[in-house]
Amino acid sequence: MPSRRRLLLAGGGAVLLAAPARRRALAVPAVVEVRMRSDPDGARVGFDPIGLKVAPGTVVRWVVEANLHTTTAYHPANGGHPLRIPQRAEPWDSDYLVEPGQRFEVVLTAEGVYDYFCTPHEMAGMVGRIIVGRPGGPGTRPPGDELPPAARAALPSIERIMAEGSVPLVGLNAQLIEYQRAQQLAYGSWEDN
Ligand SMILES: [Cu+2]
Repeated sequence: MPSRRRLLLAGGGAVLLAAPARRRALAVPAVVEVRMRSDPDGARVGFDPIGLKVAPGTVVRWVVEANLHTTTAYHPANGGHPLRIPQRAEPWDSDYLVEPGQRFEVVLTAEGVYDYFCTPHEMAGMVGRIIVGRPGGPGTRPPGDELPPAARAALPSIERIMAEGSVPLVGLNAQLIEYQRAQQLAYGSWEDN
């Protein structure tokens, strides 16, 4: 059972064996949700909250509210984008999420700043920033020309995220309420690819 042995060793075997239920319960990872939002026209889109501070080991779950989106780490593996997540972190790319309620999760363990974007909406400034533990890594550098101007403008500052913990998306709420009232959650006519 090599996998079980590795697990025990990784966790410090004696501790895991000696303190079963309670310790396991405490180790259940926290989950935070980021909604992927859009107004009915697709003219205003965004991750909400756009800025988040989480503890190492947190599960981040993106959920589609309207329109179609991706959550994609700023990383050279993702279409040659600049590296703006910690060097030790694994890049992620959800691919297209197209149905309301569709979700994608990652577990973020390495401390530092994680910047990410939505593939079809990066030019429109649909980006987000998550700080795991303490800020560090390439995401702490001010973004330059390698990011579209709207993306640069949208990223909340590290200072604000550290101070507020969660930075909400602004500018969509009133339209979204109207949108949801009209029961138009399925959004199949995005044409700007
Ligand atoms: Cu999007």
